[in-house]
Amino acid sequence: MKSFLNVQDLGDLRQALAEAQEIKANRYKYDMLGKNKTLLMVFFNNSLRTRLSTQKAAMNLGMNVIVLDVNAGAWKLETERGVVMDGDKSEHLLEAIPVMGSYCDVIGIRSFAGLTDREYDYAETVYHQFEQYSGKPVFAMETATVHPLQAFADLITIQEYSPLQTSPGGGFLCGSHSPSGEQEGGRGSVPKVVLTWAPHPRALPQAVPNSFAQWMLEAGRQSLPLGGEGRGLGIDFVITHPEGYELDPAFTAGATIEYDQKKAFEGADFIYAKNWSCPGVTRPEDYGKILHDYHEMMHWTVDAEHMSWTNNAHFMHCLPVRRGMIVTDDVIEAPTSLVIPEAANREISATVVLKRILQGLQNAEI
Ligand code: AN0
Ligand code: CP
Repeated sequence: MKSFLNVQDLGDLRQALAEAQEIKANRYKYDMLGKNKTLLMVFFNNSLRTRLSTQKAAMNLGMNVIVLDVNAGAWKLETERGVVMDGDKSEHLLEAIPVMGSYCDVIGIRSFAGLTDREYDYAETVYHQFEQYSGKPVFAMETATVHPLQAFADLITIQEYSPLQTSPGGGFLCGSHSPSGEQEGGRGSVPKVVLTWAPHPRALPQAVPNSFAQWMLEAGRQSLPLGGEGRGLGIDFVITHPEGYELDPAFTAGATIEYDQKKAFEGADFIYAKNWSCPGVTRPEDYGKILHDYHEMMHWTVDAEHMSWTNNAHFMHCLPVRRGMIVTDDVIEAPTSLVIPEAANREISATVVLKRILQGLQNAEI
């Protein structure tokens, strides 16, 4: 694997989840694979989990690790071409990238959306420049539009905590409700996973919800026999948000969009909360903006009443989370909350991805 941005880069998810469980059983199994190989992690934005879990993953594989915080000690980097650099940026990314590439074997990139130029963000301009000019395999640690290490960890977590019931056709279902329409006591034949928008005081990127939708829908398409012999993991995947926050269909095509949050929550087995700013799909002029004063949107905060509409759902969030905005204390602290095992699985997803990249390098050397 030379690049990790989208779910398709991992190929067969059944295989990827098996590798995740293999790593979970023994996270040092491949501790020689990364010997004398150096990972460079480049951060244009803050991080706690990605920084720690990806470094830990690299150490599990025997790699050396260098971390560069671009905004804390490096020269300020210009990312756009064609500008006269007479401002505060001392170096251009197009020189910095090949230089960084000369000191390492693999590069991880965190570079959030600027949220001002949709075309620039959705073209993944910065990530593709690293791909093109570093000469090394690269992977996303949340780029402008995606956060695949998070979505992979979320999929691992859902697999681990799924009610895992065989779907009527024995298959892996996705999209709207199960074909037979069964909802016995709120529990359908397949787990219902709901991605819900929640309020936040700052404009946040769409990367996390984009990837979560992309991975859930692909998991559906691949008919994964998760949970053992003869069992299927179906996903009834629903997205709920106020009007105007429609995500890019490149990520969500095939999902059920339900504007009524209560209806969306009914019978849910997993509630995945996240804030995102306007994706500029139905309202291009509002790309990257917060559409309403958050004080008016507090009824979207996931609280105990919201959770009472569900099938005793697990609560998920990628973290960092603002309590009292996205979720209340009691919901995030409840035994059904998965935020800590979800974050712990970031080490597992990163180990699998780095292992794949290192195996690719090894094969290229043979
Ligand atoms: C970032 C985001 O929403 O994309 C990172 C989440 C992993 N969150 C914040 O900036 C608070
Ligand atoms: N979930 C996540 O990526 O967290 P950090 O921003 O702390 O890395």
